[in-house]
Amino acid sequence: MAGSDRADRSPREEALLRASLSAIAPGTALRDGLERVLRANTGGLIVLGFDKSVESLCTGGFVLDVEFTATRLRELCKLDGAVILDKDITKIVRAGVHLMPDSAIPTDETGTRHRTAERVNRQTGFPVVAVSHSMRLIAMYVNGSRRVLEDSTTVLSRANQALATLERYKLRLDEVAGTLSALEIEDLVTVRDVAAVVQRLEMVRLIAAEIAGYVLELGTDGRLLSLQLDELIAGVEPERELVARDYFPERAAKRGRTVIEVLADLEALTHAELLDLQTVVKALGYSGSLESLDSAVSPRGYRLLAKVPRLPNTVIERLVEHFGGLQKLLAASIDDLQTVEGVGETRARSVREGLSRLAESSILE
Ligand code: 3AT
Ligand code: 3AT
Ligand code: MN
Repeated sequence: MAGSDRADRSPREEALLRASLSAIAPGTALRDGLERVLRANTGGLIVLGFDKSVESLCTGGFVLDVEFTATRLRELCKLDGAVILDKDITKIVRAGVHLMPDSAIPTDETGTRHRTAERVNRQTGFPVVAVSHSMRLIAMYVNGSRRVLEDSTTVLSRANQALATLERYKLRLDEVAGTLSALEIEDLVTVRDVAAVVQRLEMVRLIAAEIAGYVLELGTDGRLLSLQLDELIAGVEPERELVARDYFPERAAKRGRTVIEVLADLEALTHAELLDLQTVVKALGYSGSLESLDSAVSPRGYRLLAKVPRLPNTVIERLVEHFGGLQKLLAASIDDLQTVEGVGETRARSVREGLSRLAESSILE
């Protein structure tokens, strides 16, 4: 699945896969052309890119250099041989080409068309599409591996299952985040409560990344899915940064670690690793041995201040720096707040009221 095998690909491979999936997604001229080839039942072999390395594998065929259209692709696939496109899929460069990739390149395929597709992809790095005549399917070879294109109904049903999971994860996240707010107001937070929120945030991101993959694969058929995804994960990205900044351990900062590194470490955790709170705590920058899950911690106040309406980031920054923690902020009077640069009486009042409202609304059950 898209979410679980991500770690195996380099960022460059990941980017190429994403670009290729969207180039071939429903709604594109290329996909339209491939569907036509499939229906025409001629089969096809299409190289998605042309340079010296591709040219050196070409023998025979015709040099065309014409604008790419779906119908032209379909007609040219009637010829024996391969069709070569430029990498932006705006032109058909050659057709009826016999490709001769290095026969020493390993391939697991059996038919000549598919063996050629896999080898040409491995040798040139360009994605290669094989439309199978005998199996009636479209396969794309990218980064040396094969991906069979599925119809949108199949992808959508898988995507909708993932979306239902995301909805459940998001509900759970909202629950633990609400509990954290209440504990923060009462100064009763333990490392475990923070880790629970972080764990849920990252789980939401993992499943959201999987759905983002489906959105890409679905092209124009994924518009509604994309809207639903955006709505569900709104605020998740800033929230994880706010939590990390609230609880970033002073000691870790002294060792030269940064919040950005914490976020990157969290992002690298697999689903299985996320299930272990101890692993999450380590990634947060707490040395697992010193702080047990039940030790008390206090937030700096970034996350709750971000909930106060119309408060600019620079002012949040100064408030946290000046007061040093949420408890002091909660105890600060309007006069105290006004001693901070950029905080006039109106702003001080709105901070005071904002925090009081948060305190009232997050009473523990
Ligand atoms: P398919 O989608 O392949 O059924 P097509 O519109 O792509 O049809 P083809 O180029 O495959 O058409 O041609 C199929 C045959 O139709 C070839 C020829 O016997 C006949 N045909 C096409 N155009 C004409 C024409 N103008 N006059 C006589 N026969 C024609
Ligand atoms: P199907 O699943 O049957 O479509 P296949 O891998 O079994 O594919 P075939 O041996 O049946 O492949 O060959 C079908 C066509 O593939 C024949 C030719 O048009 C094209 N083809 C095969 N090898 C090459 C090549 N090296 N260069 C260009 N075209 C090729
Ligand atoms: Mn065959």
